[in-house]
Amino acid sequence: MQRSIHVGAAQVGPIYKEEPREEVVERLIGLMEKAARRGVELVCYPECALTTFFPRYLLDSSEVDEYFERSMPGPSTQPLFDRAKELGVGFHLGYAELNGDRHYNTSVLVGKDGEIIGKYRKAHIPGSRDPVPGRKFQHLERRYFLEGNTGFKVWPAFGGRVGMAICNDRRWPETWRVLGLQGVELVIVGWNTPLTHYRRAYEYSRLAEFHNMLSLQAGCYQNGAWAVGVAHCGEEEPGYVLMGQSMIVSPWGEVVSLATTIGDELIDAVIDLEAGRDIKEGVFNFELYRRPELYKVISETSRSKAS
Ligand code: CDT
Repeated sequence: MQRSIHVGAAQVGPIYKEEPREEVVERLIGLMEKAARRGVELVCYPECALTTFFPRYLLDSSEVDEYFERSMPGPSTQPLFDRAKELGVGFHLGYAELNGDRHYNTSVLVGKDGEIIGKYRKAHIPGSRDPVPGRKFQHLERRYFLEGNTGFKVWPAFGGRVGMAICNDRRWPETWRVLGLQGVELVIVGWNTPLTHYRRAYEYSRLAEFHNMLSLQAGCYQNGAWAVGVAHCGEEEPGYVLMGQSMIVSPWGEVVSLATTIGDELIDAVIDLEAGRDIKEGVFNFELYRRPELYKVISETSRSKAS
């Protein structure tokens, strides 16, 4: 018996530095309305979907909190929650969260009734705390965000088992396996991936899209799960380009829908949450085949034994 759900990835194009939050939320609502017209039940927005991707700047400490949400929903995001409820669609939203004096890179999963089902705080925070000399655009996530403290959870939602990850998390097999071990059926992951993030960008940037696909396709296949991967992308200022390539991936590791632009774009698919069963009961039958006694080093150490 099928357990189908119609999902959408609402890719968000460039958000310019001065763009008011309210205008961004209007764009998000526009994508949601388009999704609802197509019959989408769960709309997924990317990481930090409400502002320009500010970790490229060395901000004055007085400016930082302007990029963060003190509550969710808050004054500028309430219209998104209200419209979702009217339309009867659920959504996933990534945003910069200010909790007291603690800053996190966060996402929430919201039900069709407009209520928050779950919250996730990004575990793997990339980049640096201090500016790297000579870089035109920085990647200062470690300056602006604390490492997330929620862990990787899976929620019963939308008729299945749904988990969240954020951007850099998708590159780590641990993310997928920890979700996989909880029987995840759908992983939602949003990203902001500058195309200049490699240390030797002149040599490796050509592989950025390949690594994006590789990470999602392997994560899905090895855990028998669907993924909705969604980008905040495009040229946010001259020379600063974030990767697009939003996609929906099946538990067999196949890309079933792929964005073709680096602007606001909706892709969608009807997915059967039962489709991962053959993988979960077959080649990756964890109970039968896993050898956790041989994997202890994974949780006991963070660095390579060789280093
Ligand atoms: N947002 C985010 O995590 N971006 C990273 C860029 C590379 S690290 C400098 C990513 O993994 O896509």
